[in-house]
Amino acid sequence: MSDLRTHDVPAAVDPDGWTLSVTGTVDRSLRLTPDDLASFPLETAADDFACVEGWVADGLSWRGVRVGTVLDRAGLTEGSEYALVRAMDGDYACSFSLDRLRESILALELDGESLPVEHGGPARLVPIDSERNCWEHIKWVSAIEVGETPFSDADTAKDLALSRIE
Ligand SMILES: Nc1nc2c(c(=O)[nH]1)N[C@H]1C(S)=C(S)[C@@H](COP(=O)(O)O)O[C@H]1N2
Ligand SMILES: [Mo]
Repeated sequence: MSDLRTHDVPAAVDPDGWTLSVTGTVDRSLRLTPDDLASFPLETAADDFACVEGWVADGLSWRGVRVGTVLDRAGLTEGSEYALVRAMDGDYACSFSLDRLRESILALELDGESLPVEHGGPARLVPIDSERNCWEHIKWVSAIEVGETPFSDADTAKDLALSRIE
């Protein structure tokens, strides 16, 4: 198994009955089950993971769905430029430009196994571009809200992650 850190799973995380909703400035809102997501084309991304707290997990292999494929299923309306990715643990959320988010993987597997709940299962956002930050690896992704302007007010992930550094 990987050397990702194991943190407590927040009480609000309930993977049973999990769905992913895609809403906002899209042609059709989606509500996807795990089986729906697994029916998209899957791809594998190998990556090292580095947390700003100062630890690294080398050589992880993520497998999942390219977020752009999911967004295309919903149909982006003209002017859509940003999205807020929400998680099951309360206010944890991160705003992305759609250019970055489209290239990210919504990982369903880690190192050949179903993604364990302690590492964000059923689905974890895995940005793979050179600007990626640890707090953008959203565990327990439950919703993607698309819009025309950045979701600055709801973007809590960076502050929450930095507040954990001692
Ligand atoms: N939903 C959610 N995702 C999250 C976090 C969080 O608190 N909530 N913490 C982030 C940070 S700062 C890190 S370093 C990684 C840790 O991943 P791990 O628990 O699998 O080691 O999860 C990221 N994703
Ligand atoms: Mo982190």
